Amino acid sequence: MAILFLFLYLLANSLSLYGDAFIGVNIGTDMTDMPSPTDIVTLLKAQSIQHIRLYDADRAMLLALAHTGIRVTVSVPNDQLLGIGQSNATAANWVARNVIAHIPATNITAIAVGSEVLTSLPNAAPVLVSALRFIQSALVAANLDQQIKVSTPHSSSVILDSFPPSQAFFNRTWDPVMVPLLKFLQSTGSYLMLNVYPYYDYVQSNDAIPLDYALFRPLPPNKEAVDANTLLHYTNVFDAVVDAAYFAMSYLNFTNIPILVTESGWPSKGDSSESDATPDNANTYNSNLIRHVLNNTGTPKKPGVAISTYLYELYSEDLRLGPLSEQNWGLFYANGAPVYTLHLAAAGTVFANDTTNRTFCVAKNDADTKMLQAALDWACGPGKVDCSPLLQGQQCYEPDNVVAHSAYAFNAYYQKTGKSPGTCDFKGVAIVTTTNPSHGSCIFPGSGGKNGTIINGTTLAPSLANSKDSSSLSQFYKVGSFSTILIFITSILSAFVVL
Ligand SMILES: *[C@@H]1O[C@H](CO)[C@@H](O)[C@H](O)[C@H]1NC(C)=O
Ligand SMILES: *[C@@H]1O[C@H](CO)[C@@H](O)[C@H](O)[C@H]1NC(C)=O
Ligand SMILES: *[C@@H]1O[C@H](CO)[C@@H](O)[C@H](O)[C@H]1NC(C)=O
Ligand SMILES: *[C@@H]1O[C@H](CO)[C@@H](O)[C@H](O)[C@H]1NC(C)=O
Ligand SMILES: *[C@@H]1O[C@H](CO)[C@@H](O)[C@H](O)[C@H]1NC(C)=O
Ligand SMILES: *[C@@H]1O[C@H](CO)[C@@H](O)[C@H](O)[C@H]1NC(C)=O
Ligand SMILES: *[C@@H]1O[C@H](CO)[C@@H](O)[C@H](O)[C@H]1NC(C)=O
Ligand SMILES: *[C@@H]1O[C@H](CO)[C@@H](O)[C@H](O)[C@H]1NC(C)=O
Ligand SMILES: CC(=O)N[C@H]1CO[C@H](CO)[C@@H](O)[C@@H]1O
Repeated sequence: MAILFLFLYLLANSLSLYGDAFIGVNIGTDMTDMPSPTDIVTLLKAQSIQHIRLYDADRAMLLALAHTGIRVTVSVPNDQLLGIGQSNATAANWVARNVIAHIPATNITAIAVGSEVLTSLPNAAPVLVSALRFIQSALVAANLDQQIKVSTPHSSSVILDSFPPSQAFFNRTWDPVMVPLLKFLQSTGSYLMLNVYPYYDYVQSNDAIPLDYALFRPLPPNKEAVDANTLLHYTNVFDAVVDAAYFAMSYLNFTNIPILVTESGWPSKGDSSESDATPDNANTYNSNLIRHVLNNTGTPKKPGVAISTYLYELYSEDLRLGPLSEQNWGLFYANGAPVYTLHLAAAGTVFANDTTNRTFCVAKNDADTKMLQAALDWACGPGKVDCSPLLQGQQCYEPDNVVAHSAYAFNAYYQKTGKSPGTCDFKGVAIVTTTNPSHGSCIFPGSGGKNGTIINGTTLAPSLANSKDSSSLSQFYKVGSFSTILIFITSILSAFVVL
């Protein structure tokens, strides 16, 4: 599975939840044309993505991630949960095969046991905590429990009466699971894993939640949501949901368990009934979320406490069932081209090369040399690419090898055809990248170069141009997904009206 380069990132102690927050990315695999593990790792590196979560513990993927420095959360899929929760030996085998076998080459930092088990697989709930305990004891036996945390991601719908956050509590049906689970998380120094989807909160609220409030866009101070019990001001749905989780934990007397957001995002496309699933909204949400997280802003209840967050998701998964939006949460197309350009000027640390929407087409590292040569001949011949810079003595002659030469020719063809879909394929030996492959005096087409075509494509602030006129909104916002609460948003000291 290809040549892997030892590539260690110098990083601050970014996993420490008491240190700096990080942004990670989920990698779902329900795709017709799932890229190979090597291609995925190439994209992760090019975009400086240093934290990922897998929905399983795929061996090929974990091998491709070896020696990359990328931190990996692996998952016990829901369909393996019952077996693991019922047998210490099964759990130990799972850990041996999927974790111990890859450590330390692959930096596995957490195990997510199941996914939204209480809400999507309630019949496995009785064994959930045993599953965590069995996995933990296998880690302890291997002396890995200090570096690998064990937890289980929850849907935020397990939290009821989420607004005002100070009144939130976990659905009491699940207290027999939640209480021992929180005890486990506390005693092992782990975190509560929570999936936070302001998109669904917004959509299900029937316009009660203003779009701006879901998208982290500034609200006029008199429209901010204020929790009457704590007088904390909420400027966005994300913070309100995370604080609701803190309050729900403290309601059960757990006050020192940190929160890790295992999923958050916004779809860029939907069907006719999903009019807010647009590239603009997805871009605004994700860009603002990334900046919010990396700024270590924390939440109103716990300012400055890092809320590391995994974006949902790296690629759009076309095979997922459900409304069209379900297939359009991805940041990248399968070929590595960005779906939209994040507004991340100066954020610096992730998606570093995704700020100008410049994409290039290059040869895959592990491509067959004969196939590359054939594709190169085609591009410079029938493909009508100007390959003169590749001639001896010209600016792109060095390095004189088929990978470098075909990269130049593939890219020239890709740019010439307006980067139209399918023009960066060459029978599977080419791949789109956002890293400018130009070197020395060899300027690749599409990089702007002397022609000065580099667009100043970064935008520091989200556009407010499309904001709804908030003065026209009712002051009463019905928070539909939390179903029973009306929020009364007004200037200071507002009251919350509970139906
Ligand atoms: C693995 O990740 C942890 C947590 O971020 C970090 O402290 C450690 O240095 C990493 N190890 C390697 C080999 O990169
Ligand atoms: C479960 O297995 C671990 C080793 O994986 C062992 O240390 C532990 O004692 C076992 N626990 C029980 C209850 O059998
Ligand atoms: C609490 O959870 C139970 C079990 O999943 C569910 O039937 C019930 O509707 C939930 N309560 C609320 C208010 O959502
Ligand atoms: C939380 O602690 C308080 C005070 O010690 C106690 O009265 C209450 O019963 C506890 N609640 C739970 C759910 O344990
Ligand atoms: C960054 O954090 C500081 C406080 O630490 C806060 O004042 C500022 O508004 C935050 N900026 C953003 C963009 O969230
Ligand atoms: C980025 O570039 C691709 C290919 O040129 C284009 O299809 C896409 O619309 C662009 N996206 C944005 C957000 O500009
Ligand atoms: C600059 O633009 C001209 C005309 O569009 C083109 O012929 C030339 O190749 C470009 N040069 C570079 C370095 O992109
Ligand atoms: C890009 O924008 C920055 C900030 O507005 C400005 O200082 C810089 O001159 C711009 N660069 C170009 C090439 O337009
Ligand atoms: C991580 C990564 O690939 N960063 C690249 C971003 O783009 C600049 C300029 O093209 C490169 O120098 C970086 O290596």
